[in-house]
Amino acid sequence: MIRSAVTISLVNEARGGPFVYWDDFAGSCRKAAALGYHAVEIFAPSADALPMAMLQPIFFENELEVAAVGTGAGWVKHRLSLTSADESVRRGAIEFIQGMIDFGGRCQAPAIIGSMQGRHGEGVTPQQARDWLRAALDVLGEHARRHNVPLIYEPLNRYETNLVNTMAAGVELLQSLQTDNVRLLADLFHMNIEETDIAAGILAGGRFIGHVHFVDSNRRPVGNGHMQYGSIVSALHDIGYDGFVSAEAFPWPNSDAAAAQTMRAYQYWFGAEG
Ligand code: LER
Ligand code: MN
Repeated sequence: MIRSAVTISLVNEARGGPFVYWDDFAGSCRKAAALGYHAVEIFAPSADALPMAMLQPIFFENELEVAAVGTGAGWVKHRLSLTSADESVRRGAIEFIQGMIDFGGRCQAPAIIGSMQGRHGEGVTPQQARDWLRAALDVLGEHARRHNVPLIYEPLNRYETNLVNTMAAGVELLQSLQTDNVRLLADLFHMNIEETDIAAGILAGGRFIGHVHFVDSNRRPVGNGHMQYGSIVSALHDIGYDGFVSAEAFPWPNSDAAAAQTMRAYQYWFGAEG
């Protein structure tokens, strides 16, 4: 069954970014549960920002799971990157992500590598960046395995990375790794920019797809842009996808309306199977 999730950001430096709920973690979880979400996706400033003793009662009371945890705070707060020319920055990026994998692992949730992948340029060749990225994914994928969760790698659009922009390129990267514990994140916003055909991109990702960011063409909640969901939903069924579709969208026109709109869209597209 494809399940629903909604993002909560606690990262001040990411303000203006595509996260539905902000700041109030317990209140956001209560609202998500009241709308019928199965899970939350957490964008936290650090691995120790949300102690488990505080989280567990919130998840228990609201019958919520954690769909995934983001690692992008390592970039927006500390300018860490897995492909920086500076070795200490690369090492810091790996340590930051390991901490987030451990945090997510305690909630049985995978960590996502998005903006932490960085880019080539400024003295780093495409080949060098790719080698550093592959080495990092091998280490981090195996680190995630200790928690029995995969590591999620997200191809981004060309304005955010020049490393991997499509599902097909993501599959090629994953097939070049030693670890088999990394999955792709199909973010419909990035795919709308980069794929020739979004449904075909999902088919190309196939069994490698482990998480979906469920959002419209303009990064507003599903239903507020020009994305055609029929073929996308069919493609997700065709590949046997049974993970989360997670609302990583702008809080447009506000958080509550964005969460409610995404839930209506989730029920329309996926509800009958639940
Ligand atoms: C994160 O999931 C994402 O989609 C990126 O655009 C953040 O930089
Ligand atoms: Mn995303």
